Amino acid sequence: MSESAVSHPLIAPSVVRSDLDRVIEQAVSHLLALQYDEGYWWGELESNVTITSEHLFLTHILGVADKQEWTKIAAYLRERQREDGTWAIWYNGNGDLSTTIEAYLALKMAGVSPDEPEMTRARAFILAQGGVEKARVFTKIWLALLGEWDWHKTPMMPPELILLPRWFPVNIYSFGCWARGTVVPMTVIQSLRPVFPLPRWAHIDELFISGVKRANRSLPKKASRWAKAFAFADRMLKVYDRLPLKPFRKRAIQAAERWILERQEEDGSWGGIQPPWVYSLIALHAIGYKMDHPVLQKGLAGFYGEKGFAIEDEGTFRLQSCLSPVWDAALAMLALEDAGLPADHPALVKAGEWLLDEQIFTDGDWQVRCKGRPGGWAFEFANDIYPDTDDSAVVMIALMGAKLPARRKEQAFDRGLEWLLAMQSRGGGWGAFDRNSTRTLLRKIPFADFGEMIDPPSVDVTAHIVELLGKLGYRKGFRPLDRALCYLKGEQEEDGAWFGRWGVNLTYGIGCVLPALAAVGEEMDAPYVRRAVDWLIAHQNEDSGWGERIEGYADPKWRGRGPSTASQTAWALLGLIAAGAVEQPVTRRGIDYLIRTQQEDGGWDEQYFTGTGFPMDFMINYHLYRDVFPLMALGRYRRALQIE
Ligand code: R04
Repeated sequence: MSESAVSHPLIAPSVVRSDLDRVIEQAVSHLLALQYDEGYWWGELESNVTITSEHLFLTHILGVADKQEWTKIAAYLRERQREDGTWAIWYNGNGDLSTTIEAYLALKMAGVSPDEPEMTRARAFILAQGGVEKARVFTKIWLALLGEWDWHKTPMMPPELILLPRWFPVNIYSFGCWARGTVVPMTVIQSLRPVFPLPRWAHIDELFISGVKRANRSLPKKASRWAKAFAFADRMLKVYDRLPLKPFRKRAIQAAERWILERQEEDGSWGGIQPPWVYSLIALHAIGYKMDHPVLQKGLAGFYGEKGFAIEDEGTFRLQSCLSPVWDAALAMLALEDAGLPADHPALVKAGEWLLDEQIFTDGDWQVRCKGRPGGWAFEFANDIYPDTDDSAVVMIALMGAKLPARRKEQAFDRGLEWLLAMQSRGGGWGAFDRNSTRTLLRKIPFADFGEMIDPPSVDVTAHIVELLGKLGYRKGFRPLDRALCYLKGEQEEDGAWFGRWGVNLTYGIGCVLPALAAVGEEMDAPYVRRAVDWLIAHQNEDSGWGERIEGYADPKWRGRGPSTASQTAWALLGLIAAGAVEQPVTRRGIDYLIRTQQEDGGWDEQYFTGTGFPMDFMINYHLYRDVFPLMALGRYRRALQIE
């Protein structure tokens, strides 16, 4: 093999075969060293400081504040604050008003003096942006809980919503599962309006531009017809809310309470994500549950410990919004398989066995919109009620490369595939957690300013499932696959790119779609495929990597442009390699970028966020992406060269 640099003159001069082998070997060792004893991989899921600030608020509300923890939270928040006094939603992003308000208040509650220069700078930014009055709805809700905002001046979501039958055009199951899990407890909180006041010295009157008394607390005025209709509905709901007799209120709150209790997961969380979790705890507390109640005990305990959401070190404490062990394990397996690890390698076998045990055979919320038997995988350690199609597809692709007991594997695939096929949406695509979650009207309700409210089909998720189908041997003529391909073609954008919903952004979309098309035997020189390849070629950076700023989601000026990162470079390469562009200079240079930027330890560095929770509103830095995707690209590149 060592002569191959000679026998493949085309890869010289920029990629030398021995360099490629060495870089892959180091990346493999690095990744193997990161595997947990139980078989999974688990990188930090970094998001923004609201998650940790809100944890401090939560412990105040529940009366379980811990002095040392708060000190460490304050240290973390100060570490994350930028020169200009602000906090952002992603690395190197603009200061964000709501995020900065929440961090400022958390610091103040933790005892940081408002006279300190960091606080002064944060305050100047907040006031320049219009102060608390301009914050997002969720920030105002937290402030209302803490006595710093008026409960009546938050958009109303009545608990009676839960009583609407499932056939009704809008009901709680019209929301994406994350919004549903948030909305249900929130309606309880909003109707009980509990306040857990702060000590005088922690009040934030200084964050109102013309004083607390003269604050403009009205909802933001939007011109659209829908916005006006919803503003009217909000006023009506508030009139109803003030009636002394609300015939359905008691029943609604009881139904919500039951709904919440039925959905606590094994690890104490709700939905495996922070927002539904904290609002469920607060709702139960507001109903009258005491801290010694087992549900609250378990709910609080879930944040801590070995598999908890909190990360605590010597001096700091921070919280993750979500945990990614299933996703990370599947991606790490794929990377190792692409690097050439044999199917019976102990690391792959162990990871495969762990993933087999994670398959979910119990009922979930998705059943409201989908008649099918369970059989999917979720993203987290515990989130059995909300398996997702994306994890399910990628897990199965990863399992294909591991030697596992044949019968067990076959059964897992039968049920996994059955579930995926049942979850296909009307238009041929797949949403992540639900089928046909396309009620776009819900994006317009005044409450909905924290991010996406629905879970419509997306290109990246659909592509992963198409790739799985292809690898299982399905080809055109298989009806679900034909519908999916039709969906993907229909989603291609004017300039040849595909939109990445759960990764930033067009590079992720294309990097998912092209390998999927190749897997089902699509003609890779078809014009529409070429257009995507041309897009990748046109968007390679000077340094021969690829990168996209998150701003590109909203601003055409940044579309497909930004500083190179390891994972985005890898996504572009996965697309190019799948399209057969293995020997083209564009690919060679991209591979060279990865070779050049590998770190001492065999991994890559990535400060920029390349993961998406909700485009622009909630962004993620998956700490394992920097290591797994480059290895996948390098491994597939090497294999493609060997085949030629
Ligand atoms: C990468 C694809 C796998 N899968 C997506 C899973 C992403 C896991 O990370 C998150 C998921 C989340 N959901 N909702 C939120 C969230 C955060 C994550 C969420 C965030 C803020 C608010 C409400 C909800 F980190 Br406010 C599903 C397809």
